[in-house]
Amino acid sequence: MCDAHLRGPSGIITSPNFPIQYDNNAHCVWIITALNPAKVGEESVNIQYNKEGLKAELSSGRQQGKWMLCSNPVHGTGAQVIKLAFEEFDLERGYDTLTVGDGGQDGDQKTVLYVLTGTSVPDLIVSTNHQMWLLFQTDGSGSSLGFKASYEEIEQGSCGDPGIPAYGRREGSRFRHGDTLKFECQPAFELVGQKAITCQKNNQWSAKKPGCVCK
Ligand SMILES: [Ca+2]
Repeated sequence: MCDAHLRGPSGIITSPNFPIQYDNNAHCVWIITALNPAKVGEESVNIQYNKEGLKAELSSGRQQGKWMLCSNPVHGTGAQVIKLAFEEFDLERGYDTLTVGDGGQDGDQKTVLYVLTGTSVPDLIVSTNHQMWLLFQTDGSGSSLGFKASYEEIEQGSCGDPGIPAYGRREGSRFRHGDTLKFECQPAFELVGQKAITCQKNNQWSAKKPGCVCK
């Protein structure tokens, strides 16, 4: 399970050996690609084609029709992005990390979304295009249980369903850009975190889903 190209629409990723301790000096890469990236893919192909078309147009004066036709690609419709939700997370803090990035170029610092370590279960992570990469790196000593996450394709423009806190309830059931969810807890429980979260344009919620703890 170390180094894999994964396809949608959904699946599970775990650290090696999970739920038994992972190895020292691990270096694992996963690249998740939406099952039906064609709609997104066509768009990027078109853009590439545009550049070539433009070059051709500039050099030969031809291809103008194609350039005009392709210069207005449809954005967003039907495009799928990758949502990653963690179920378990336990890495040696500061020494062993899971880096999550956008796109298919693993390790590319420009595309890093989060560098995760420690024991708190991270919030949902949503890519901004049809691919997401994960890089799991551990140092030479000290091991923990690792992580388990599920991934799923969701429609572009959505932050994904963050769930409902245990002993709580949620108002709102739309997860698209600009949508807000409100949370409250059952009597005898106290809300910890934000009462309201909004889906932002980068596909991430403005804050973690709150929790409900016994007063
Ligand atoms: Ca370690």
